[in-house]
Amino acid sequence: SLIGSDRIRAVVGLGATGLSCVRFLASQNIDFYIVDSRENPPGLEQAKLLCPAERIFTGGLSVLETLPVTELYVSPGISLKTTELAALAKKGVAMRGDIDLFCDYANAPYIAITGSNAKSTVTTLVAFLLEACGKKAIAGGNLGVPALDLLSAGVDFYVLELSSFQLETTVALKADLACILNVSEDHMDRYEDLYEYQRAKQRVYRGCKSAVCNKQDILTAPLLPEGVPVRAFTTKSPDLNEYGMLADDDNGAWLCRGVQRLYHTSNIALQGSHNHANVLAALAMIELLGLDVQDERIAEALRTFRGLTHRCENVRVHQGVTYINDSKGTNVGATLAALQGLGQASQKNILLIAGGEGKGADFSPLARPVAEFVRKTYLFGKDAHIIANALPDTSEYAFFNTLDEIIEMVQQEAQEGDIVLLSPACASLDMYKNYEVRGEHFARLVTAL
Ligand code: UMA
Ligand code: ADP
Repeated sequence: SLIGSDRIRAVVGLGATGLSCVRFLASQNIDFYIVDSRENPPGLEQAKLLCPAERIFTGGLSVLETLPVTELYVSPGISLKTTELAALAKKGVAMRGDIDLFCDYANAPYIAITGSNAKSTVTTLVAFLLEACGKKAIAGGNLGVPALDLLSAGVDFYVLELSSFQLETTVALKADLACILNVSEDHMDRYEDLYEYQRAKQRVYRGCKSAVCNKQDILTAPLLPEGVPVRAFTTKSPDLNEYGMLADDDNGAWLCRGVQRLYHTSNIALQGSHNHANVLAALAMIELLGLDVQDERIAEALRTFRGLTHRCENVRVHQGVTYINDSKGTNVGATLAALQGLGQASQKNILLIAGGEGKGADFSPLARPVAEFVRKTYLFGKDAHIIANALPDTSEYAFFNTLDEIIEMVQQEAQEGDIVLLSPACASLDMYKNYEVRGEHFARLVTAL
């Protein structure tokens, strides 16, 4: 029973994460309460099979105050600033999360990857490269399968994508390898400012055994004890022991480790300089995990890994116009990367489709790349006008009600050699269930042309 034991736990939130905690605690024969602010949370029916009904409370968090809890496993969707949780934290109740629990029970080395953008791409790529080298590597976390559901026998490496929300409730991660890929504004509806958000991300390095960071982004730099190996990556020319790029005299560029040339961009399926940065980050990680970055199996894997759908995905070339779905571009940093990664100097051949739920972001960083690479911006969704206000006076833009209207107009206005890029810089939730549905809508319209 719960009373009488010195640690009394409650799982707060019954979404994918809460349910994974419930399954895990039940499998360890550990008792717990469940609390969710929603009347009918998604995981309720399944949870009832694993927890006595009298320990499940829905429809509000205030009940927590009356329970004898000492330790909460808080879902990432709930802010620790929520009144009821903040009050308990003040009284000394421990705020933990699923990742904290994962760390306690992990039976193999784990790699923790965070950042504002490129987490899913790099997490998937690292697991793909490890698998190519014959290792059993499984990826999850914020990406797809909750971390606790990954735990199984015979695994060589866990590769975890972690969000700032998950890191907030992780006390000491102690990852074998930790990485912040980049930090740019996102989720400003939950953070006071960029630095509070960065502090959450920096927790990924706590107690890590090795680290990878982005030399071009000071906010990713770790503060670690001497002797912890750190590798940096950059899209510029690298110093000794760094991963970076050297322009090729003829065409493209070389991905390098110091002065050593590793891979030519023409032999890498991922396209765009932002994706080359992602490959460099992955290679740095492969080195720190003790594998050979020049293994022929890595070379082959880089030739075949095309990236994930909805991330600068080439949907179709129609009448000489390339249509790209970057629906996962849900913040300003991602759209910036797409424009800089795909844009070509002296050519304003991008027709940009943007807009949606802006999450309180500052869109002004888009002004420069839009002026440089974009011929016209097609805006839709809730915060279209806020984006328009941030665009340069000289740039051409127009408002639309739906993506259907946009594609109809774009088709008339695009010329051979143009790139039509859906990279909204916004969440999709004002008009769609999620970014996938938005991206599929785009792909469907484009395929029908
Ligand atoms: N909620 C309540 N009351 C509660 C609990 C939750 O209203 O008591 C609401 C939250 O406000 C939120 C929604 O329910 O709007 C979902 O929250 P949750 O914590 O139950 O979410 P999960 O289903 O557990 O999904 C979470 C991640 N979601 C979030 O961080 C919001 C998923 O990442 C992740 O895949 C999953 O855990 C497994 O690890 C999604 C995401 O959008 C894809 N992540 C953000 C991002 O990538 O930008 C951080
Ligand atoms: P996350 O899991 O962090 O959201 P994804 O791999 O799903 O990352 O990509 C999210 C968005 O970021 C996509 O729009 C993608 O095109 C963009 N992106 C990919 N690589 C980078 C990068 N190195 N810097 C900035 N944005 C990037």
